[in-house]
Amino acid sequence: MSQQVEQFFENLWNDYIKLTPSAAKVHQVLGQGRDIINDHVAFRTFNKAPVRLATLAKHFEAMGYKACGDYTFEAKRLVAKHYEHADPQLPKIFISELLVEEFSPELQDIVTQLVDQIDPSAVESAEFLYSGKHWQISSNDYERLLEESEYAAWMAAFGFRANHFTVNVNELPDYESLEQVNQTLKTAGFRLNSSGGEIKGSPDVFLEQSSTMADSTPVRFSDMEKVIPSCFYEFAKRYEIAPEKLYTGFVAASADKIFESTDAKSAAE
Ligand code: OOG
Ligand code: NI
Repeated sequence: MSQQVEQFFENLWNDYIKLTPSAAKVHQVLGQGRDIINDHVAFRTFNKAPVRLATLAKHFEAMGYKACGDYTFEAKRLVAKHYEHADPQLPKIFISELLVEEFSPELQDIVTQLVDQIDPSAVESAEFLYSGKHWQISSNDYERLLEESEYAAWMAAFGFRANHFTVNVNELPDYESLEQVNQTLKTAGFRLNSSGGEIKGSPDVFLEQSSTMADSTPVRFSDMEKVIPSCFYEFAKRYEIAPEKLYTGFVAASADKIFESTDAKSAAE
């Protein structure tokens, strides 16, 4: 792995743990001081120039990543792609984008105003992927987005950064099953996303996933500060599709539920 790529992931992680202090605690609880290997990192965006999925993905392609799977989420009006690298040390990348034109004119107007505030040249640097939000937004507009799309509201509040990292459970010493990982996390006080059950997927689809509910963090809107759900940590256990060959894709039905880990309503308690 080049030093540049290593630095990129280090910066991405440092930005993520600032908003997600529980991620560092997850490492402590599951890794007991040893390194944790990540299965993937996920990003979100809007399908509007200059921040379309395909544009953001160019930074990963420049690092040697290749496009692998395509996913559609009809109810949430999202599409996604995943990218893999030949270096097994590097996490897979999952990028989704909101199909903005499928929402109300009001949502489209708010999102257009946000995206118009981005300096297009900023997108050309890989640092853009952990640069946060490039706009001002009022708490009213945030609430308005939340009514139609939790994803749009999350993007408006947090912008461009890792939405989550994912522990590679296959590489976790001391754990045989995702169930055991979940139990340890719950005992340590973490709240898991239970939408569709704590474990999404099964050995039949070659992938099991679980996730924490997002941490809460204060966000400054143009008119006031609000405490809202930020980012979460995910856990993935992969199964063999052939001898010695683990499944490397994602499962749309499971991913659909993982998206809800930043849901404000369930995070409110
Ligand atoms: C992505 C949700 C899907 C997975 O691993 O299936 C996902 C998101 O919440 O942005 O990460
Ligand atoms: Ni994920």
